[in-house]
Amino acid sequence: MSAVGVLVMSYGTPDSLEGVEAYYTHIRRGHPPTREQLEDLTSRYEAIVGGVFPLRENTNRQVEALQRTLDELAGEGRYRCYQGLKHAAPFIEDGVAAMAADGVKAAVAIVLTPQFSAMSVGGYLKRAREEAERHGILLAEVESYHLHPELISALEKRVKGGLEKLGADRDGALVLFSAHSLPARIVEMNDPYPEQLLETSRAIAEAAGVDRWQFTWQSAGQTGQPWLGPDILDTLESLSREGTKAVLVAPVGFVSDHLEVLYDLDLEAKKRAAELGIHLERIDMLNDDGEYMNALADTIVKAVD
Ligand code: FEC
Repeated sequence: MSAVGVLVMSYGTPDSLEGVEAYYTHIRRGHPPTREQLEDLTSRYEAIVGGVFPLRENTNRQVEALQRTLDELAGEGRYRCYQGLKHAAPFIEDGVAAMAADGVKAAVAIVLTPQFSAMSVGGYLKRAREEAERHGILLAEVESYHLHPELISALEKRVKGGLEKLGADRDGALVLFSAHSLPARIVEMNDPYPEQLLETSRAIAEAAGVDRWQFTWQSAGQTGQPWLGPDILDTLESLSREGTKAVLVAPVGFVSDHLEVLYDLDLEAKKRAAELGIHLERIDMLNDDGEYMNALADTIVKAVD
């Protein structure tokens, strides 16, 4: 019997600074960025850890760790993981084609982000589904796992560890959960994304015994249309006006160290916080954390059953 394929999908990142233009063009659905937009994005990549692309290595490590976890859970050979990226090679379609070439007949698709939105996870799953149909692969789809107990437990530990980083400032500190903004029209579409993010945040706060917390958006695009707000930079200003002196950011819509965390939070938000007299720290990202891998593996096995 052939293995059950596991299509592990993630956002993708360029593999070099020369690759940023093609990557950005893909994100913009084939429309190349202007020179100004390209320079802006390139400079953000250059600003984080010297122009390397941590998301690529982190996704590789996550997929390897998930394979090991599935082997331990279900026995070697039962599941075989394939990587499929949204905006870089190996693309989602490449991952499905690799499964087909290996003779995989049944597979599960899962995305390395816990909450569902038709505009994010929905897009990954649609591409996976269409390619699987082309190859005659039966595909089970995981839409979300945002309340999985092991995910919440892993994040609870990170919030507790993050509060320690605030040292003497932790008394009276506020935990600021965050996620990537999306165009505000998703609200009219009754999209579950905002509610699922609040559910994840609430569950972590309860588990960690945190009373003072809020949710905010980050990393909104510049498209001329309204995006979900408030943005973290505005939230920091409101908090400063209310007298908050210490903030722990917990980006619960992301699972890896990458540009939106290392630039938007660690450089941009931290700078704004410092200007406002706020001590800002961030929780460690999950990356290939054991409990996160267990949450993924358990979700995958249940999707197959
Ligand atoms: O480290 C890296 O190289 C990649 C970091 C990265 C992650 C990520 C995750 C999400 N995005 C989501 C939504 C959008 C929408 C647009 C959009 C645009 C960008 C651009 C870059 C970028 N995103 Fe991203 N996102 C990452 C990086 N994202 C770079 C382009 C320049 C910019 O706007 O800064 C707007 C697209 C459009 O114009 O139509 C919408 C969502 C997530 C979280 C879920 C997931 O991981 O898939 C939602 C990581």
